[in-house]
Amino acid sequence: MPDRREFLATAAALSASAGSPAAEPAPGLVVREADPPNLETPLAALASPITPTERFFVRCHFPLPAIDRANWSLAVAGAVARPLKLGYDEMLALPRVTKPLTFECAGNSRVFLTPKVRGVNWSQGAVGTAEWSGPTLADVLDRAGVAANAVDVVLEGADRGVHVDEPKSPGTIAYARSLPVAKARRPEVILATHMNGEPLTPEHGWPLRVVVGGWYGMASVKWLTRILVTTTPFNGYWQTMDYSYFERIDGVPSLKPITAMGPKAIILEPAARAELPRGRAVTIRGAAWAGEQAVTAVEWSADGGASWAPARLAGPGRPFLWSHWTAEWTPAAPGPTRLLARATDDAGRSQPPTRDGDLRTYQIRHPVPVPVTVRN
Ligand SMILES: Nc1nc2c(c(=O)[nH]1)N[C@H]1C(S)=C(S)[C@@H](COP(=O)(O)O)O[C@H]1N2
Ligand SMILES: [Mo]
Repeated sequence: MPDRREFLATAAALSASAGSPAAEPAPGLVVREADPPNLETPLAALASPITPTERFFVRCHFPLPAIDRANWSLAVAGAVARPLKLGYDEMLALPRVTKPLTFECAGNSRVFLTPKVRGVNWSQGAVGTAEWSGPTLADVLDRAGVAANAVDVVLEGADRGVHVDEPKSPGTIAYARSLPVAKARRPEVILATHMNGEPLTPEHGWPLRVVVGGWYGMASVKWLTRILVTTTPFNGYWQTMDYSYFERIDGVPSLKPITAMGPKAIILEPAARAELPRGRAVTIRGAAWAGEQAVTAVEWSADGGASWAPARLAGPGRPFLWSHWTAEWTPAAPGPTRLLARATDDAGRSQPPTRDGDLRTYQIRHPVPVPVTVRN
């Protein structure tokens, strides 16, 4: 049965994201932090297959870097046969691919963790899908000639700063994240110059960003300036001290960097605290994604998880891309209840019913209940 305090806390958190977006400086987005900008997409804007750029969530660790077109370049260095330096026009001249790719911030849904934790307290809107275009990372790596003994591909952005809270950074550092060589070579990893048909905006990483299909957002490095190929594993700040989780080896916790997204469904409609007339059919709408896997099923519950029924997917699930889904519900019993949804993927994975503490404050995938009231 719903616990009253949890019910109220969930309702407040959900309506915060459904609420009116701030007028300035980010019309259409919910300001979680103004400086640096950390802006969330309102749930209503997640109902379309492609998220409009001006409503795509923004996650920044440091102030936006000042970059000008003439001085920007991308260096490809480290364990490569031919180190490269590519200007913006050279990036635009390379063969290009365009793909819709979904990514979610690894901290999305953090506001639902109890007790409260530090970090941007996102509701459910730190997720989006855009059409990304540019050369593949594989193409640029091939031009440079990756050494046979290469291990990781470090992606470094132009934004930098000091992490003053514990664990402190070793002085000023640039945002950086790595991919294992095998993932870096995959066709779903794009060096994007364009988002939804237009050059990237400053907040989304102009002039060049990585988009790592299937992985949580932290891998999709913005304002890319350097690709460094290493022959030893890269253990940078944002994959050890931050954006990491504990995986148990025979019960012993071992820290691992966060990588691919797991299956997750969110409910977009009805909104939290909605009052629904008894006996009249309502459509429950939502989105679901599963990282490198395809969503094969979404189930929903209108009784707080006691019973589940299959929802209808808008189309066949695909890797790297979210699916939208609907379900028809005719509420029969008056009173408060909780709507839940959960996704399953083609690897047979589903969502954990409760929060797993080994995941620290990331990868929040337990179904979040949407409290509604049925009126007589
Ligand atoms: N250079 C740089 N890249 C970055 C970040 C950053 O702070 N600096 N944030 C990362 C995180 S945590 C996420 S979730 C995504 C967000 O991308 P968006 O702002 O385009 O939505 O960018 C990633 N790439
Ligand atoms: Mo993120």
